[in-house]
Amino acid sequence: MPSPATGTVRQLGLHIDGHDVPAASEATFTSLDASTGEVWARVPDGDATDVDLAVRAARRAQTETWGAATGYQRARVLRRVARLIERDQERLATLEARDSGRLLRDTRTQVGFLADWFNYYAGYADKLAGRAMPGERPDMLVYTRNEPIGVVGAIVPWNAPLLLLVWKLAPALAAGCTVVVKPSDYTPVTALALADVLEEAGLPAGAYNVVTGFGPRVGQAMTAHPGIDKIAFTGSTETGIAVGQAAMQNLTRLTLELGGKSAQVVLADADVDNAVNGIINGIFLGSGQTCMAGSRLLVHESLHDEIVRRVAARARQIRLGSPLSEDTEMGPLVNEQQQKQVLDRIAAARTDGAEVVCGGGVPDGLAGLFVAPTVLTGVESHMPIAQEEVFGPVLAVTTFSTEDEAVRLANDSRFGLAAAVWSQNVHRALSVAHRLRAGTVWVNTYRAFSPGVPFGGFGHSGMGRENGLEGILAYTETKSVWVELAGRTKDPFDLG
Ligand code: TXE
Repeated sequence: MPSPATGTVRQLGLHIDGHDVPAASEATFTSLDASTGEVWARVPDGDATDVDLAVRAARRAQTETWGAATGYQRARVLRRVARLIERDQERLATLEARDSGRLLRDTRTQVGFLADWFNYYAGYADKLAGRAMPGERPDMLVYTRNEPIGVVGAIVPWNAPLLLLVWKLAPALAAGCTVVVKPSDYTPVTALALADVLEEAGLPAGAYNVVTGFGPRVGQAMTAHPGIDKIAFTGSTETGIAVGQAAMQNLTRLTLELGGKSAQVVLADADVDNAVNGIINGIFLGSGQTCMAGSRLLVHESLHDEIVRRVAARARQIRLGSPLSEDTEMGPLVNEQQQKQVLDRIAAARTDGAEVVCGGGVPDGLAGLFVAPTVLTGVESHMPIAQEEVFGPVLAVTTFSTEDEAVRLANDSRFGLAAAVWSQNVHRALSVAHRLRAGTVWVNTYRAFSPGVPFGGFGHSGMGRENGLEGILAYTETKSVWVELAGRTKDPFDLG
């Protein structure tokens, strides 16, 4: 929770068991305002001791308060959370924009979504009913219960900090779990700010805890902690694999939402106006720093020149600027390391033979960590620019001549998070959509998502699904209960 600002730098505490506390070691680190590069918050640099305190608090709340509440009681609190988020939308959106560098207008929309997620999962809290089984044995009543998995460790990245946290938090709380959160060290502020809202809504102390700090200390302490029953992780594929390996030591349950290299497949009969806007939205929104970025454009050879010309023309006009300005369409990248990584990948693609149609470097006349919206043509599927997640505003364009070739190219990836098909022929569009190996396929649109629709990846894009019914079941264990009804005493060696 942000305590009153000291000068312009906010001094924040960890949030454990309803209190804002310093790290046990008293160490701190700073968070930068993404648009000015200035230090704007100082937060505790937590370690395994803090994680342990948070897990113990979460366990108490899980067994004694939140986990013991009925689904109806939990639903009421979650609906109040949604209302308070709506009340605090501007405050939370501004904190998120400053900490992450995302556009204020994006973060406003995203904070609006948070309320939708809490309302949606409030609806499940009192309806997680299990089911009764009709059996061959009339003398037995059999039913299942969806019991809370227990204490959840949520590890989240910097690119959409609150939204990706709430994709975990809302279903976990609805299911009766309690949560320990580790936000990214680049964006630690808003997970702490949310604690106020949750507790004002009536969430008991210990149900929501936040330990700020770095991956190798706080993150690893969480994945290795035997008191955490489930890790819900969003981040890079490489870290996700390390998280998974560590979690397996305790058979800790796991969902992983990882990277992507999503293909936008433009068939020869696509509506070009619609496709161009969808391609722009897919790759340049959020400066390309979204897991679902449509970073590969696979376009039919007959439309290649027209689509590339129009995408590049619009890309050159994208208004770059401060995330806090209402006019800005694309903001800076999150940090210097990210900017360097994106520029290095563009340089490597050029060496490999890709051609820069627009962008390709740092734009002139702007202070801040920008990369110009970039379109690269002549990309072949084997090149790293077509295979590796760039996480920046870089579109890699490849042509195809047949639908089979389009499907083969789209599926030629270790990732499988999302894809889009652009075609005015519904039969063709759906036939291609069904052949794509991706957890989400959009037809004639991009980036649609909702609390009710499962989201997650095939292959190296992850494991399990967030959102929808799948999203809440992932925070439960299924228990089957057999009740003998006949009241007879059975022969111990009779299996029937
Ligand atoms: O991600 P990490 P980082 C990609 C993107 C970016 C790169 C690195 O390309 O440039 O990953 O970003 C915590 N055990 N994506 O370093 O490492 C970490 O502190 C447990 C794509 O931010 O995946 C943070 O809270 N936790 C991706 C979270 O894991 C650990 C979104 C994610 O960090 C840990 C983010 C460990 N050993 C980055 N090490 C997407 N596709 O959405 C780190 N963490």
